[in-house]
Amino acid sequence: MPDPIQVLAVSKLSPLWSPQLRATYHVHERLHETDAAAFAQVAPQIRAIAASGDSKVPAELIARLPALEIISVMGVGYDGVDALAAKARGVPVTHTPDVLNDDVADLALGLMLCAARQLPAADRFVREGRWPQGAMPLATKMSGARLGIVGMGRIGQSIAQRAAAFGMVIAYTARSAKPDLPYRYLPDARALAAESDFLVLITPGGALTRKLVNAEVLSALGKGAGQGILVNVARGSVVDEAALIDALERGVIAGAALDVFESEPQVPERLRALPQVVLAPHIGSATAATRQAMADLAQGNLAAHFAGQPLLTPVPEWRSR
Ligand code: 8YV
Repeated sequence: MPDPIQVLAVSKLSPLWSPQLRATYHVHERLHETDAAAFAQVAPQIRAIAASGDSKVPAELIARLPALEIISVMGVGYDGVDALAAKARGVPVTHTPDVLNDDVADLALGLMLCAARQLPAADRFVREGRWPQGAMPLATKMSGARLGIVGMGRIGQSIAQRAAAFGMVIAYTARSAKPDLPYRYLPDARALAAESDFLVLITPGGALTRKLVNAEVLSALGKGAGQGILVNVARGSVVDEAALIDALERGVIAGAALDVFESEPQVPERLRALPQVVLAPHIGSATAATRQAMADLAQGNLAAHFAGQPLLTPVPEWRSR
């Protein structure tokens, strides 16, 4: 039998991917971080990288792997992977789009409701025995409100479909208008925020969107009256987190619901102290069914590559060669 293909897993592997990956390949999990000498020995034989949505695969790592043939990301986002450096080396990057659209969109709507109707606070109110002393403060109505979506890709469209069932008035911003969609396009996040009660972020991370939501956008969302709810299911890097904390503390906006943060898994103490903020630990795709589908697709891309078949889901940079 030929020696198994050697794979570097750059992050801790999902328990749903690990067994099938290890059954087929010789996997070195995070060896580049845990044992420099051992990594230097195996680096010339590594033919694939297995990554997750939050993994870092910089150009320097790609340069250290002369036999690298493919980078398979279990996640739709791959902003931590230097896809252009990979492309320059002729190394395709694959990701796992579509299979997680429903889950991320479901979570976005759930977070919107949680922030608007203050569900986590309501739960605490009952548990802590405060109900007998009087009612909770009144909350914000979501049905019929104006929703601004930053990023109108596949997940953005899934969010819009769900929001339409709530009678929400939907507008969006994206790199370009999508004339086939029945939603209003606005040229930038600030203009969109100014006309939104809820601003939901679902745009890719990376250099193009870094700190896209800054103090100015938050002030537009607040409309000078402490209005507006920010929901982030994209990447922490899309928001200027310091500006967000400041806007929340000063009552510039009404609230926020966040699934992603600048330095995960660290969430600033000041953010955790704010009662009008709903927090989740990056769980957009975290259901058993979806994570299994993502693992299977990530494995399927490796299998296709090593069988000489077309890749199932290469990233756009690779498709546009
Ligand atoms: C997870 C994600 O972080 O798909 C993405 O881009 O952010 C998430 O689904 C992750 O990649 C799970 O492995």
